[in-house]
Amino acid sequence: MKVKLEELRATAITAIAAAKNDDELYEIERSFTGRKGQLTALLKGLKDLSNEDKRIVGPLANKIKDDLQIEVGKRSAELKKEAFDAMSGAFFDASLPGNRPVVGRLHPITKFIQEIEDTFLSLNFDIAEGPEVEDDYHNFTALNIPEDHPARDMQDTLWAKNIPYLLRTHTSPVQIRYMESHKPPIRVVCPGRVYRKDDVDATHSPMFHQFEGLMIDKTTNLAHLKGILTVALRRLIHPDLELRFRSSYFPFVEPGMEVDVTCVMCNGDGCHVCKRSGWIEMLGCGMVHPNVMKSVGLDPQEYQGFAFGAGIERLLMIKFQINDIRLFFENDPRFLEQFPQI
Ligand code: 2U9
Repeated sequence: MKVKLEELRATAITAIAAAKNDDELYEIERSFTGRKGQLTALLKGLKDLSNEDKRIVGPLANKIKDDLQIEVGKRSAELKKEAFDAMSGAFFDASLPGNRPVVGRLHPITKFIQEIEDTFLSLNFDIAEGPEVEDDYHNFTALNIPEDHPARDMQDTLWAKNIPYLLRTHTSPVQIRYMESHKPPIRVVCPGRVYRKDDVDATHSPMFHQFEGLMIDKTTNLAHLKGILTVALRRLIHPDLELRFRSSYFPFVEPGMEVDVTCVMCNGDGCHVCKRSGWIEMLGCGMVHPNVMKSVGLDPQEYQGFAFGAGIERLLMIKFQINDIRLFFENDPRFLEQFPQI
């Protein structure tokens, strides 16, 4: 048995040294040390040996198995070196292009926020950010939504337990803080995350993104609002958009309006996307309420201005005909890869 094992070791070592590539090498390894290999077959005879012989042959068989694995490792390293040496020979073309690495891309929401910022910077607006955890004053009271105001019910709020803080329901508190620290003329846009106590479905998410804008000076008026929104939406959504202003109500503006745009699908002719009306509701806006001016120490007799707000996911869903808001948060590459980059 001992002799047979030593013979097997010698045959295996010769075969390993002769292997011409990794496939061949691992096939040889399997044929000797694998479950159906020659070494295993030989060891089946172990049971017929005396206990004394078993004590010698058993460890020897294990040693041979280990040695053969070491030989395989050595031969594999040799083969790699041979392949490398062959490549650095005459036929190695250093000018061939390498494998293109897979690069990441910006999330469509991040990308759109950058486009919003570029657009409004070019219109001489500032960009501001603020805390997502807010107090009642900046999220509601300063925006003409006092404690007992029914408008508080319009925005289902996520409140912190035991402390007087909440997750902001809109980015408007950022503009309040901006007005507290800047004098008019004010031109600012505030993009960011907002939170509502909503159940998730195809059009609702408890966290989504908004951008809001604010412009205040002595004579800022609805014509300025219309001009700025027309330029911005044509650049952000589609160059041929027409805008339509409809009267509406938000406590922080008076008058309040909603803006519809001509349907991006049918260009106003009427289709299933716009429910055959030719128009799609895109954002809310209005002239800043005198009470909001007063809460940041501005005299509404001296200053006036406009504000607007829009949901970013909603805008992107309209722009790219996306039918489910959840797609933005699942991060499936098959969805993300469809957006144009940089
Ligand atoms: C200040 C004063 C006024 C911001 C405004 C809207 C109208 C509006 C909604 C659009 C869809 C929120 O995401 S949404 O649910 N917003 O309709 N937002 S006016 O008015 C302000 C903001 C700040 C100091």
